[in-house]
Amino acid sequence: MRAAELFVRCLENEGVAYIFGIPGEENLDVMDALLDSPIRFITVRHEQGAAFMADVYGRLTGEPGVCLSTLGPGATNLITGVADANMDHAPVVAIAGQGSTHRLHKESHQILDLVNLFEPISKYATRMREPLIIPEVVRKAFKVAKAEKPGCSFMDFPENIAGLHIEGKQPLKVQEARTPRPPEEKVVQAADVIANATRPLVLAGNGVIRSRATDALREFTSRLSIPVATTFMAKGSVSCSHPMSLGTVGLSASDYISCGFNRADVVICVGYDLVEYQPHLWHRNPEQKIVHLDSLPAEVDEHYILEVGVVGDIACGLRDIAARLSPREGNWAGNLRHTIDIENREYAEDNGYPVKPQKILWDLRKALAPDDILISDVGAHKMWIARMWQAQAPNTCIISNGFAAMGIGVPGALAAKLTFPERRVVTVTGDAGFLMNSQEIETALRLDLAFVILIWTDSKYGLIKWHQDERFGRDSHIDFTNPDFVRYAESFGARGYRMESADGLLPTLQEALSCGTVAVVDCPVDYAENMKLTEKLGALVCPI
Ligand SMILES: Cc1ncc(C[n+]2csc(CCOP(=O)(O)OP(=O)(O)O)c2C)c(N)n1
Repeated sequence: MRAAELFVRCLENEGVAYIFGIPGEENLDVMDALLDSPIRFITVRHEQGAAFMADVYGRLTGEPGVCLSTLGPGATNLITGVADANMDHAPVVAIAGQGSTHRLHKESHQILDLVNLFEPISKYATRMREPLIIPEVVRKAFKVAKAEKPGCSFMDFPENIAGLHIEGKQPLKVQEARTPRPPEEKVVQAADVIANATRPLVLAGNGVIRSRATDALREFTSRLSIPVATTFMAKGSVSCSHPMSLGTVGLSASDYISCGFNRADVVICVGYDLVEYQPHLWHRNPEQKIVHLDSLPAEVDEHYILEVGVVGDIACGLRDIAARLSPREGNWAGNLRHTIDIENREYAEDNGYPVKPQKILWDLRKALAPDDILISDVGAHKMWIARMWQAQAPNTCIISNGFAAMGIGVPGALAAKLTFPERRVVTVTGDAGFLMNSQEIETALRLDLAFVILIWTDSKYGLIKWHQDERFGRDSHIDFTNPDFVRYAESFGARGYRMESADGLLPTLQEALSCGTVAVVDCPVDYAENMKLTEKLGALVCPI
């Protein structure tokens, strides 16, 4: 068979269902071999969209999402989405075509050293130097991408190698490594520290969702009555309606939840990735003890010095520690939870226009079922979502917070709907982030996928304005104008809605969610609330 056919057989062997990408001249053999494969190739409109789709597919399923481009400019277009996946610890395998090995050593049309280019943004980057190594390279790429902490594997495939003939090789058996149970000695030490704590607090990170430890975390927190704050990317790891949930932490400014961290004597970090929320922002008192429970040893950080580190399977660790402790009742942070609950409801009936961020999120929550999926883009809207979105189940609110790349929203929603056709999907995006990858509306319509794109329109780079206002009291170079989003949506063949009042939002969202196609909702947002929030948080009085 051709090397390209062996390559595709190896991808099938890894359980690949979709490849997101754009064909090019240097991957003709792979594209042709895919015609005889059950793998579905999703032809997109920008390689960045393909990489974001693979990224969100990887986060939602735990299985590597696969994206493909040609060499040179196709591959450089993949970079932002690949870097996003790598820093957010989403498993992704990125494949690029490459020029023939006969011309890689010299200046030659579209040739770039892609392995070197992808090395800093992947866990494994390599070249398919000859057909014999295809089964090993593909197996290794998937194994490395999926292993904790997941990330990206990259391979380029020179065109002359893909066209060679190869006999006697087949895909390698897929073997999954299991994270071992944490050592008993560390479990005992952690249980001792928690038993002697008066105000313990859990900081749950995305590792809890990745390692499917959410049931174990809920049992842990319920049995021991320990309040839980989640990072942005761990939203839903404990339902917001759980009595011990304190919501989400991660704004660099002090928030209500910071009072919880300030008062806690022990913080139990579970599946916590430091990239999301730097320790110096919450660990201010050196007397406060840190218990680290994760699949890997802790990253080095001068503000993250451990009392005890429990390394191993997170669910086993939580259950083993809980089993050594007597059940407890009460909630030392009960007042804090109450304050946060009141704040969440404050603007439920607000009819101001443009619509307040809090009201938009309230109505969107009403319009969606607990299992439906919200994909956030990056901007001020992300901060509001992180702070206030009431996630009830894991993997129902996808936020990029490691690399935090604008433009993930539309391709991310497409990938979510493709993966879970029975669930409703909404992306909330800024007007700037929307136009970064709005071309994928065409891809979605071609695939007959239905989801809602809810644009918070302010004709500004809103988050940057927020920071400029905080720092300098004036803004700089953040204004732009928008196309008519309704007519823009309609020009693709999608539905378009423009909000003219706050009370029309809920019915419009309900209609958009049931219209059976892609719907773009242009919702003017009242970002005066951004600085009001800053001022409120600056004057915050701790409710505990
Ligand atoms: C690709 C990329 N470019 C730039 C940034 C820096 N950045 C973060 S948020 C933001 C503004 C986003 O504006 P918009 O999409 O309109 O959302 P808003 O903040 O108004 O809600 C910028 C420029 C980024 N995170 N990613």
